[in-house]
This record gives sequence, C-alpha cells and structure tokens, in this order.
Amino acid sequence: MLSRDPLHLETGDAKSHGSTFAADVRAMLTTRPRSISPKWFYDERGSKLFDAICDLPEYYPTRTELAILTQHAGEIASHMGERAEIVEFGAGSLRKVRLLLDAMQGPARYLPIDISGEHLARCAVELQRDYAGLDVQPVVADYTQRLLLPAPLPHAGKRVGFFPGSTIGNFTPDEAMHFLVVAGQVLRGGALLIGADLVKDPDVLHAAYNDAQGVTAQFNLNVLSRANRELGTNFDISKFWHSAFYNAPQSRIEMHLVSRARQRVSINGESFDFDEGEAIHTENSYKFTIEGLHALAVHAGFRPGPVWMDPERMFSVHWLHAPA
Ligand code: AVI
Repeated sequence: MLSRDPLHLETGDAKSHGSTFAADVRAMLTTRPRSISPKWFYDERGSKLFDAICDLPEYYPTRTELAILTQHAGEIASHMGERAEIVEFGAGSLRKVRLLLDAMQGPARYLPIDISGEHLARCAVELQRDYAGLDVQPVVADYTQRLLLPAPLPHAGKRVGFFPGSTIGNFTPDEAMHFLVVAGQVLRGGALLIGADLVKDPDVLHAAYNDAQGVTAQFNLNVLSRANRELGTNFDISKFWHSAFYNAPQSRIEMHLVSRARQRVSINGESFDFDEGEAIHTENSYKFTIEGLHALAVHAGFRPGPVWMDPERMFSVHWLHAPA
C-alpha cells in the first residue's frame, strides 16, 4: 500500500511559512534586544545539521531518549492498548516512532504532522513501505496553531500523541502551555507521550551545546545563511560568534549569535547596524524537573502517568492522560 497524499491543513503551509520568515528577520533587525524564533533553523540545511547534532558525542538527548524508548517500548505499548492511533507533532524523519510501532498491538493509524510537506511525504512513503498494513496519513500543518485532525477511525483504540526530543523545551512557557492545551483538545480521552530533557550538571549541558566539531555553531549560524539565501540579506557569517550558555535561574540553555565587530547589514535597500558584542537571541532550550513538567501538564488539563528515565536521570519520557 502506498502512502496517501499529505493532508494540508490551513493553519500553516509552506507559503505562509516563507513570508513569515521575512517578517521575523525584519522584526529581529528593527527591534532591540534582537531575537528570532528557533523555528527558522529548520530549512533543508538546518534539518541536516540538526540530524548531525543528534549523532554528536556531546549531545546526549537523542541517544538517551532512544535508549529509554527501546528499553520500555513494551510497557509503553501496553499503555497504548490495541489499535491505538499515534499523532506525532513535528514528526521530522519519523525515526523514533518505529520503536513504538514495532512494540504496538495492531496500531490503527499513524498521523505524522509537520510543517515541511516534501520531507514529510518522502519519509511517510518510506515508513509505509516498512509497515505495509499500517494506515499512514501525513498531515502538513503548523502544530503550534489550532489543529483539526481527521476523526478517529471507527474501530480505533486510544489516540496517543507523540512529542519526543524535548522540543517542548524550545517553546516559551506560554507557548508550551498553548501547545499542551491544543494537544489536549485533539487527544481527548487518549494520552500524550512526551520527551523532556532534565535539569543537570551545567558542564554537561554546556558541552552539549558547544560541541568540539562546531556543528551546533553551524546550526546556529545557519539562520543568517538562510536569510542570505532566501531573503537577499548580506550577513557576513564570519563576523558572528556562536554563544551558548546555561542560564541557571531560568533553567535553560540560551543560544545567541554575537557580532564580532561593528557592522552593517542590509535587506531590500534598508540598512541596520550591529555594535561589537551585540547579540541576536536565537534559541532557548528549557530543562525540566519531573515536578515542573507535571505542573505544566496539570495546568493544561492532563493527568500525569508513568515516567521513564535512564539510570543517570539525564532525560525523561512521560505518559500524560489527556483531558476526557
Ligand atoms: C530540537 N531541540 C529540542 C534541540 C534542543 O536541544 O533544544 C535543538 C538544538 N539546539 C541546539 N542543539 C540542538
């Protein structure tokens, strides 16, 4: 069976994505202190750089979460029950879900949601090839907006959301709450399986975002290269430093791009100045305690269930019961 054509939902297609990048880059240039959303990291090159980050020796989250999912897949699958439907938010390359599908009892349907339609369609076809009996329905949408998903199949079991990778940590607290409320609405009566990176030794965190090979630096700088490619800006990439540090009072890694010199950047004939040392804030990556994640979930209407962790308590995977 071939994968179905992706469903395109109005909440965010490729076009609106493009024009908003232009607006966000302009807002970053015109507003101080300067900042831009980390969602703009993920063009084709940025997605490849992120995949490379996931394989770095210093970047523990991906391999730790994979180990947790591998070790506990059977138990997680028993919570899902028979004929469950998986909805994956920001599905990316559809790698982690395979661990769940392999352990599940007759999964009814898999709905991967992603903003990047072409990549999603390609990965969905590959997955469909490997899981011939599975109903795969890719959905192209911005899952951070309100979501309207296809109705559950008549004989399906629970609808279970899957949000791995601690991507929730890249949201502001308000965005995280908004995401959980929206997820609760589409998962009514089901559950959410969510990965959350944990608070830990700041040296370990620092190394994870300042790798020796400089891949994270390239990933960070890619947002400026992307602006040059797509919007015709003239950022001189060699004139910005990658800076990542742990802000302990806020429990988050912050990434910035710091101007190495006084410089001028232009877009559509307009010029903007950067002082030496002036920074663009590009990403927050919040780290959680189990209690903190539970408090957020309860506030959004979820009821905490089991939590799975690695022996060093580096990373956590949570089962959250969705509102009825
Ligand atoms: C996708 N996200 C959870 C990653 C993180 O760790 O916050 C993005 C990332 N940024 C730098 N390295 C990885």
